[in-house]
Amino acid sequence: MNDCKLIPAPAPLTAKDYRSDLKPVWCAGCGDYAVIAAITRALAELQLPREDVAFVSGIGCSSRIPAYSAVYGFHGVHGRALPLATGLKVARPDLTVLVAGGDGDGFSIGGNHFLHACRRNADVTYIVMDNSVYGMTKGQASPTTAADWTGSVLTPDGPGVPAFRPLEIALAAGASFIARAFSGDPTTLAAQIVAGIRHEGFSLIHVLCPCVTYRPEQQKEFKARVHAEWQPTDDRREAFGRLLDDDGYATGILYRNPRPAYRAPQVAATTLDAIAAGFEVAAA
Ligand SMILES: Cc1ncc(C[n+]2csc(CCOP(=O)(O)OP(=O)(O)O)c2C)c(N)n1
Ligand code: SF4
Repeated sequence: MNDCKLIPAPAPLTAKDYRSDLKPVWCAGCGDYAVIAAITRALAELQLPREDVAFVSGIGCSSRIPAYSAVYGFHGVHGRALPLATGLKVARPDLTVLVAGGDGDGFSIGGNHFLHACRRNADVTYIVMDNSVYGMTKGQASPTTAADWTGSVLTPDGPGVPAFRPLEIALAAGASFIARAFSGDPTTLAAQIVAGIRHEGFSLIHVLCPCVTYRPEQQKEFKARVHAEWQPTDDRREAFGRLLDDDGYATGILYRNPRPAYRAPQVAATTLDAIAAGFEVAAA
């Protein structure tokens, strides 16, 4: 008699399966809650095995996201998430590499890395939670704060300089996938994350994401002003034109272009031996 039993197929992973059991320490109402919900929905839609996903971040409230996800995580140094993620992707091209952080982390201290990540076009998906403020360090102006925002005692007359425009910079620097979403619309955000992960190359997903504590006006402002605008184009000139008209609240996939993603250079297998032999000669 054949007594072998059929092994049932494993149940599909749900969004909950991608959440760790740590309880977020974010303020009640912070937009970051909706972003982690969208990320886990996207991972469930793609059915990515948890051990094949790595989540890298810098420092900030938003950068806590890897701790709340049940995939591999690396909570890195302020502003250094992108080089870390690029190195990881180059060394382990089999992994899906996600990066998360805030506007301060990504565009201020990490600004130089942002430029070069766009230019290099390694296959990582970068989700920036932009609340135009340094949330974790109690409400200082960030690169994306409007020149006339007077909400911080450190800049009582406003920062006085025009806000950084991440999408224009990303397009100019060579990013091959650029999108903007609003945390208040997690369905669209999850769809953009799925598209970003599927895109082979550097994907920027710029999320308008309110800080209810230091920018309490943002929730209403975003709800009133966000408008679905863009369908993806692969025409860079067209994308630049759209950005010249952008009021900062347009959402959608702005630009998607299949430019080859950065891969590790192929190093000849004998190189290390040759180096070692060189040392031996030098020491003799
Ligand atoms: C090298 C270094 N400089 C400064 C800090 C202090 N610091 C921690 S988080 C942060 C800004 C966080 O703002 P943002 O990246 O916009 O994230 P949010 O907290 O708003 O999500 C700063 C300046 C630090 N941790 N390390
Ligand atoms: S300070 Fe702002 S960004 Fe940080 S958890 Fe609170 S609401 Fe969110």
